[in-house]
Amino acid sequence: MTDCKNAATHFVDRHVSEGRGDKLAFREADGKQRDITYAQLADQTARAAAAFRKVGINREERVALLVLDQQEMPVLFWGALKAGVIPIPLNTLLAASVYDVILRDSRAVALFVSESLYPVVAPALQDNPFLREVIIIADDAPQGAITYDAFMQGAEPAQTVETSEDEIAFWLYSSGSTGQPKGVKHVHGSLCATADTYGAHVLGIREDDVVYSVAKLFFAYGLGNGMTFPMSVGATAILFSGRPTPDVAAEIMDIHKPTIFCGVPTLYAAMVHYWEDGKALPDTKLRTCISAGEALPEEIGKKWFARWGVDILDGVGSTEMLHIFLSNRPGDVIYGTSGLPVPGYDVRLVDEDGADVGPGGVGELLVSGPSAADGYWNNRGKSRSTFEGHWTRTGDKYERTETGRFIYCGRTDDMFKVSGIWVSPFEVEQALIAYPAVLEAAVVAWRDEEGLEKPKAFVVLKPGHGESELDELKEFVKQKIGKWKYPRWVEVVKDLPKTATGKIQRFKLREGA
Ligand code: 3SK
Repeated sequence: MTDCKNAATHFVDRHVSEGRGDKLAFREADGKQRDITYAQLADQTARAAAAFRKVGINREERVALLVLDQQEMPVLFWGALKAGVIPIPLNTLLAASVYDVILRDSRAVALFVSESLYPVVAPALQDNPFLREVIIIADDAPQGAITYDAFMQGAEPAQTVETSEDEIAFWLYSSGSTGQPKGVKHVHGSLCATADTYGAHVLGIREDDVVYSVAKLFFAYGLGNGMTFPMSVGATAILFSGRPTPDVAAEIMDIHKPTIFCGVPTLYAAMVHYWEDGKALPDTKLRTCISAGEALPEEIGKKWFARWGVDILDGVGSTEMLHIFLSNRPGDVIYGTSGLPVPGYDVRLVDEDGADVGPGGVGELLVSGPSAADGYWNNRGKSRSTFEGHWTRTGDKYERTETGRFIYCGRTDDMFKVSGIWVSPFEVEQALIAYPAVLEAAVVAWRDEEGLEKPKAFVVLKPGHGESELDELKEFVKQKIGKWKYPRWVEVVKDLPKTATGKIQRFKLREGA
C-alpha cells in the first residue's frame, strides 16, 4: 500500500520529484479558464500552508471551504493538509440556516468562500462565535472579510507537517435521517486507499487520462473522481463551476476531450433524452463512464451504451466509506445491478438480527475496507451504531443474486437520494409546514418517468387555502432548504395516515408509487 503519511506528499509533491512538474493538473472549463500544473500546485499549496499559519490558523483547527469547482479548491484543500489544518469542503447548494448549523457544529475557525456564494452564507456569519477569518475568492472583500490574494500575500512556501496515516485529514458533512448534518472524519490514509482500490482496479486510471466529473469536489464522489484519482497518477482533471446540463456537459466533452466521465443517473437520463432525436454526439475520446449517488436505471445504462458505445460502470459508495466499494467493472457490466465488491473491500448482507442473508434474500449491506471514516464528530451514539468494528452499516437494502451481483432494494429508513444527494423527508416536511397555508405534511420518494426518485409531498391545507398556492409552496421550500430537495409533486389530502401514537405511516403513502 502507498505511503500516505501526509497525503499531500503523495498526491501533490511526488509528481514534481518524479519529473511530472510540467504536467497539467487542473484545467478550468469556465470562468477565467485557468490552468495549473503539478509544479505550480506544489508551490501554491506550500504557500497556502504558510498562509494558514500567517493568519493564525493552527494545526488540527478546522476551516470550511464553501468553494466552487475552481483552482482555489485543490490549493486550499492540499495546502490545509500540508499545514495539518483540517479542511471541510461544504455543499455549495445549501441554505444559510444549514450553513449556520454546520459552521457552529464544526467550530470552523475560518471560512473560504467563492464570490457568488458569499450572499447565501452571509446571514450565517453574523453571530458565529468561532469564525476568526472569512476569506473571499474575489477581487474585493466585503466588510469583515479579506480577499484570497490578501490571504496568500507574502506567504513563502512552508514545509509539509509530518502526520500519521491515521490522523484526521479532512471532514465531509453528510445529512442524517433527521436531516441533522453529521461531520464525517476521514484520515490521510483513506485518500490513498480509495485511489489504490477503486481508482486503480476499477477505473484503471493512468497518467494520460483526462477526467471530467459532474459531481462537484465537495461531494465524496466528486472529491475522488475530480481530484484524488487523477492526482494519484499525475493525470489531468477538468473543473467546471456551473450547473452541468446535457448541452454544457457535451460542450465540455467536445472541447476538453475527457477520457473518463463521472456522472450521476439524473444527468445520464437527461443526456440520453437530449440525444434521442438523432442529434450529433460530441466528438469525444471517452474510454470509461462511471455513475454513483443512486442506482442507475437499467434502461438508461443500456440506452447510453447503444448511443455512445461506452459502458457506464454503476457503483455504490458512501461519504462514510469515502468512495465506491461495490461496482460494475470494465468488460463486465450488468445494467440494473451495482456489480461486485471492489478489490480491497468485503461486503455482507444481514437481517434485522444481524444474521447473514444468503443469495436471493434481502438484507442491509455492511461493508469493510481501508477507507472507512474514523467516526462522526461529536456523535458517539451514531458512530457506534454505524461503525461496528471493521464493518460499516450502509443503511441500504440489497439482494445478492446467485452469481454474486448486488441489486439495490431501497433504504432501511425513509431517506432517499435525489441527484446523488441525501434527502430527509423530515427536513422537507419541516420546510413545508413552515409555509403559512400548510397544516400537516408528509414526504416520500416517488419515481419520475426515468425511474429516478424525487420528493413527493402530501399536504393537509389550512381552511381557506387551495391548490392555487402549490407552485408558490414549492418555491418556498426550494428557497428554504435547497434546490434539489423541493417536492416535484404536491398532493392535497384531507388527512395523513398515522399510527395510534401519531407517527406518519409513510409506507401507506408510498404504496401508490
Ligand atoms: O452515493 C454514492 O454512491 C457515493 C459514491 C462515492 C462516494 C460517495 C458517495 C456518497
